Amino acid sequence: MNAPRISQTRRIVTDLPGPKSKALDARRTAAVAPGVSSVFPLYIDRAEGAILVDVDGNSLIDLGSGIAVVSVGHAAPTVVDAVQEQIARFAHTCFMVSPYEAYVTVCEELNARTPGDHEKRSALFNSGAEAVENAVKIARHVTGRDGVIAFDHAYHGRTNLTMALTAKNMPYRHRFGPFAPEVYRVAMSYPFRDPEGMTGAEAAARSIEQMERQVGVENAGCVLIEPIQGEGGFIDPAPGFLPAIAEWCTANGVLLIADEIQTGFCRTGDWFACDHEGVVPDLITTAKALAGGMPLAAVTGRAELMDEVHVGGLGGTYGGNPVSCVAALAAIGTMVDQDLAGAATKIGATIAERLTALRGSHRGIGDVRGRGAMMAMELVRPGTKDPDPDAAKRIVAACHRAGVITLSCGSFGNVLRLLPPLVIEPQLLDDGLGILADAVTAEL
Ligand code: PLZ
Repeated sequence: MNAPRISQTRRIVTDLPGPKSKALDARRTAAVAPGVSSVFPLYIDRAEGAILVDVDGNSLIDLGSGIAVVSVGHAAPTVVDAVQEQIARFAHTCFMVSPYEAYVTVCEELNARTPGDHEKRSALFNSGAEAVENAVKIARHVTGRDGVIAFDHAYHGRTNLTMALTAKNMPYRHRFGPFAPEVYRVAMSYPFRDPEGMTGAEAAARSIEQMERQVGVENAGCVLIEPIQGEGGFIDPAPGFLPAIAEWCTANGVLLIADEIQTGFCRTGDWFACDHEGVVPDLITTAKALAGGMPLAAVTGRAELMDEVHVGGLGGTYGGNPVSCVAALAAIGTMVDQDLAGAATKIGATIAERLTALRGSHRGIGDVRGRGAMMAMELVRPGTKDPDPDAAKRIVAACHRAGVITLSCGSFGNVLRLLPPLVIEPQLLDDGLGILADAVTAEL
């Protein structure tokens, strides 16, 4: 049975965190490894749409979507129904033992919706990091070349290979090495911090020079890139950067892997961020919003590449779990029916207007950027570009105390990012942005 509908309004009835959350947090301290942290200790009881209800009965506005996952909203009715029906039918067989239709249908959907109209195949996994690992396995297998090229400020996960691919030491890599070899790192186009006026083509030429010098074309198996970087700071490369990198890859037999784990499935106003400039990657990794909150990830690639991998070479016990697969089909259906790509564009315009106005009155906001419902502001010491991570922390904390979930990110920890569910109602978004504006005014 679906839970009763939760009113889409912010309502704070205790100090935050409230007494029940505090009691749970005390239990947590004794039971949970501290290496796994939480942004703010509000323990959640229920959620719907863009509202989280904590154990003390506070209704919070979610402008983070569990890090870009619940784009269709919390407890989306289509997803709830599909999951309930499937779990009662069967929860698991292992696709590698006894297959089922939903896995095949998810792959058909991925093949049809990801960039490019060439023939494709997909394989399903559990997490984003696992999808990235598998994309690299496939690229190395097909090309016979070991070198993997990633970018500065990149985030690709927390497993050994993906830690090697992730650019930031703290907290992701510190004393967790040694890391997988044959990973190289080149410059990203970062318009706010690149030399004034540097074009996308110039930034690409800089990266390409580094690839050719550090790795050499004949050793480079793949170039792995987030079309808009997520954890690294919502870094949207200058126009022309991605197409130039893609062109170099094609000309040199290097596979282009787009990591669309955070940007994919309508978040940026297109189905995929690559669509914005018509870039067609050879392989694409997806996860997060794909399954509306259930764990599911995928690698989708050109059929002739995917067909090279020997039978049995890819898989895992839970990859493409049937409950996750039906959730994905429901989430994708909702994205189509409710035009969530269009919704993302509208949400982005609203956020951009508010953040740009704030920047006009606060010199500590150095940059406002992003695309669709993936928007951010980069905080600096006024009059400089020196990162101000403390300001980001203070603003995020002030938002949380007022019942609005926002997140920080960035190589320098100084970026405040907004990733609301794409079904958020306009007045709720407006209320959340009002709280953010108050927090900025109070803290900057
Ligand atoms: N690639 C582009 O954004 C996950 C990480 C949160 P998993 N980003 C959120 C954290 O601190 O662990 C992400 C991503 C991009 C890969 C991943 C990894 O996806 O599902 O977390 O493994």
